Amino acid sequence: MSIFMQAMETDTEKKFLNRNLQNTNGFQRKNRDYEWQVVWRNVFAFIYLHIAAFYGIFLMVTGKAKLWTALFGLLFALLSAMGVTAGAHRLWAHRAYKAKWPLRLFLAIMQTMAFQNHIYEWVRDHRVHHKFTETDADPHNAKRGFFFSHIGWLMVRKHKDVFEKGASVDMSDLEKDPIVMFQKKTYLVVMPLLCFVLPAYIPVYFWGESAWNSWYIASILRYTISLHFTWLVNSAAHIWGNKPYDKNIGATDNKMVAIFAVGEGWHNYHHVFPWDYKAAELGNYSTNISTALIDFAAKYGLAYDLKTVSADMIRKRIARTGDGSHPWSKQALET
Ligand code: ST9
Ligand code: ZN
Ligand code: ZN
Repeated sequence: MSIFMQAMETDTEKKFLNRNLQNTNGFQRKNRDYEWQVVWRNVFAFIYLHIAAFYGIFLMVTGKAKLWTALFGLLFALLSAMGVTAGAHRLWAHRAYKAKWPLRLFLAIMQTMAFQNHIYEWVRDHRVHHKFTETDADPHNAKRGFFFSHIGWLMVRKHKDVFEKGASVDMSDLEKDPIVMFQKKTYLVVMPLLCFVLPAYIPVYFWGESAWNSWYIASILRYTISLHFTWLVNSAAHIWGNKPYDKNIGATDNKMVAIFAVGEGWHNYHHVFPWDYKAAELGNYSTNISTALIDFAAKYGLAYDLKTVSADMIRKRIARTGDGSHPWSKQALET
């Protein structure tokens, strides 16, 4: 249950909804579930975020805030992004490498700073996205358009296929991870402190920024931009770009998204080889600082069993299903 909905829905309401789903026949369910049920609380929250983020930009460009506040916002965004990419995504959702507890703790704290739901919920949605990509069971099904896959999916109730088919996804590995389960239990208290209060407090305390400047820039603007950069992976990288590895799937390789989403825009590759800890074919740090962090942690033994894909396997896949945009395509076809 998401943080916004948790406050809204009682157990009784939930049971009533479940019973209704079980009692209705498939055809009726299908029709009913296509009706969008807007969650106004989330809509208003996103409207506030965007108005306040624009005000944060105004404060920055008019020189009313200190430069350090903006730089701190950037650093905070990068750190929290690591919690999402190296943590929730590559470690917990895909098990692309293993991590000792200090690294898992660090990544869980960073992921909490990012407020993209707790790790358990994030991973469940993401595993469901991979298993049922671009179907009604995909929480951010890109076939429902850019707006839905970008932000709209967080403003409506999920399609019933997400619950029904999503139930088949195994989450037992996360249930065995005490750090993940502790974060889940304490999320409603710790997340607001780490995502909003802490970044608003630091600039005030350390370089005398005003509390409002700090709030609008380091908390709200930083958070809103991070969300959009993340959402581009679900929207843009399922719409625009090349398909060097598999032309038959919706996911694309998109360099702009890779830069904005710190290495997660090589999405055609990632959907074909989701177990690769680089989430990309190349270990190029400039468009993939998440890989740099994992490699750095591996050097000190904190990350281990890093999984990747052999060049031969990639080459064969390019030749078999690629769209011809990979430099190896021609060569692979000739041999
Ligand atoms: C956010 C997430 O932004 C972004 C994810 C992006 C992923 C991108 C991946 C790409 C790689 C990473 C790139 C990173 C780049 C970083 C760069 C940064 C610079 N399976 O959800 P509920 C069941 S979050 C199975 O409430 P509703 C389950 O029983 C933004 N079952 O559904 C659940 O109960 P519980 C901030 C599932 O009522 C129950 O249904 N957060 C599944 O339809 C109810 O679940 C928000 O805005 C499933 N997949 O509500 C929160 N899902 O949990 C917004 C559900 O108790 N969310 N169930 O087990 C909400 O308010 C609601 O979820 C809702 C749907 C209104 C959207
Ligand atoms: Zn993934
Ligand atoms: Zn995807």
